[in-house]
Amino acid sequence: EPQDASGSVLFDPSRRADVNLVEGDGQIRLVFRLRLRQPGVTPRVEWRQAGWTTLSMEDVGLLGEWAVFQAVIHVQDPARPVVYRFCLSGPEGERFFGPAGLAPEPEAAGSFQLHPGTQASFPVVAWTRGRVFYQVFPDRFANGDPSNDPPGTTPWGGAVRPDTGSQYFGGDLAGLIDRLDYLQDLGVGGLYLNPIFSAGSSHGYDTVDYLRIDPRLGDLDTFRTLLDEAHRREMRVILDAVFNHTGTGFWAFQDVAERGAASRYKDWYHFHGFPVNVEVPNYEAWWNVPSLPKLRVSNPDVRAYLMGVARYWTRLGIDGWRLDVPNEIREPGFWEEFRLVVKGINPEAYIVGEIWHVEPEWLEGTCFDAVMNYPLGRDALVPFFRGKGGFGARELDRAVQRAVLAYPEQAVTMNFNVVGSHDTARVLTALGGGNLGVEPDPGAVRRLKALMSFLFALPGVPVIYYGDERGMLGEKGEDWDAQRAPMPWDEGAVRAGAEIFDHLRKLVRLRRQHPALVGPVVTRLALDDAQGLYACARGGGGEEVVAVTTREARRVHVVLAGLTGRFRDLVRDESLHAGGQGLNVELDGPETRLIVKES
Ligand code: ARE
Ligand code: CA
Repeated sequence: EPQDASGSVLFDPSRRADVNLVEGDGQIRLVFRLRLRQPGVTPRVEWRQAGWTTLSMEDVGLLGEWAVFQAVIHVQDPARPVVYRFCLSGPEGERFFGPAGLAPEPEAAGSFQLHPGTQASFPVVAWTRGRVFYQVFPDRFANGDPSNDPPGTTPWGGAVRPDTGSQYFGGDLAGLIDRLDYLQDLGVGGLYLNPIFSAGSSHGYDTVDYLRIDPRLGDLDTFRTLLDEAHRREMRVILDAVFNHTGTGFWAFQDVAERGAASRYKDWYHFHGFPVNVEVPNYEAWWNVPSLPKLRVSNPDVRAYLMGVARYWTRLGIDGWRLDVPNEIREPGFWEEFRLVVKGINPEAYIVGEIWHVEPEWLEGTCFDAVMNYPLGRDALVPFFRGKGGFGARELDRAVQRAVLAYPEQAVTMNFNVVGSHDTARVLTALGGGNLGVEPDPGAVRRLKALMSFLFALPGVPVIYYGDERGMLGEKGEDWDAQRAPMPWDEGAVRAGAEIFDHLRKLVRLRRQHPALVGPVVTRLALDDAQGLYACARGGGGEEVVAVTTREARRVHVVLAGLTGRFRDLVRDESLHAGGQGLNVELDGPETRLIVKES
């Protein structure tokens, strides 16, 4: 990344997280972020479209070891370039930062130029605002049609074997349709479905036919009904796009398996030789799993085929895509093209990439709208609330700031905030709740409620993995299959289930009603490692909400200085008044309080 030779300034004009053009409310804002690693330095931005203007930059937090400073300018005339540079004043006096680096004179530093018209437009998909997603693993959610159950289907509630692929529980789209009222009651506004196209296994990641619903799940009519019924309930539906690899049952692979080198599809994969051998694979496969042969996406025919798949389902009326292992498709321009194809049909489609680490290059407005935000949910909130491994309030604070500052604000608001998924430990098990078959530990239930309240107070789209709302636990073991048990539908299967459900239902509604919970800015108010306590302010839509959380299993309290007036706790539904010292907040930990300013 471009930085000053002294290693104290970091700014990359080609990175959207550093220079972000935000359109909305009839105006265009340019958000500059400069990263500094030198205490006592105050930066300003100097810019001009007409005459030079100087603007101070605000310290907005830490990104790793870098302090991030931000300034926002309003662009009057998008047709004219914006010329800018930074001015740093510190112990060494005034220095200027531009394309030539740091210099004592502005002329020597030079100026950056941005043509507002040339940066890709990156609008927030409006319907994601205030929504909560729900992830469904179709074979394990609900069985609405026993007639399509594959032979050997395990009875609902039976044990999950450690090779998910070959084990079926009979869940299907009809079952999901039956349960839409249940999901509506919970309040979710979006469904993410694990693969539903015809495949060779119950998880569906080994696609056999991209243009057909897997018969064990239903057919095109069932899927159309699902879409209609979901849309009627104000729920959007996104599907899993598995484009890196197919199953060995896919027709192109089958053709090569039959004809070998004579097949016209021999260049659809990466074969090392012929005939095809699936026992000892002589082709590239996802993580060397023989059942997942890797497609050769650099082949224009393959590429065109996959774009056709995207087109087909997007035209059919789905609301977006979750992309499987998109980082493993490295062909330049592939995801850019995918975005154009999908958004060309439905500009409001929501595109979520399965990226596990903080990698802002995917969220520049040219590829995805969001990523599966494991770094925030699973890698920060879970260890914080679990209270182990030296992950304290300070680490939580760092992770929250990173989630906000690593990405442009559009992506921050749309990010897909998972605390667990079909690929990770169940959140309640990770919090010490125990393994499937027992009543979850009550302390872990409290930690889960506190965690969820806090998640729902952060920017991004909160995601509930099916069953988490009923206190579902994972099977023993950290492997992927352990988190895919069939949904326990009978009331009372988990006694704490009702309490968790009610809590989440309340949170889902709060997020819809309070725009302050949705905006991209998080301002830290308090951090106390000894009390495992963290507080931040959230604001937007003319509203201010304070989130205060502790993971400690005891009473703790904090005085939030500078707050005056009357407040209301949205979770407990009680009033609070600020005194002369500020707002005194008591917590019955582990707990998260969400407090809105009333006057
Ligand atoms: C099956 C068995 C497993 C067995 C595996 C290998 O179920 O028990 O270990 O085979 O033999 C799908 C199914 C899996 C199935 C797999 C292969 O869901 O059940 O496993 O196909 O048949 C990495 C990838 C990430 C990937 C995860 C799982 O980067 O993209 O691993 N996630 C997607 C899907 C999966 C899916 C596939 C990919 C394949 O969501 O469900 O698997 O299409 C770190 C790393 C991550 C890594 C993560 C987890 O944090 O940074 O890169 O993710 O750990 O390992
Ligand atoms: Ca069925």
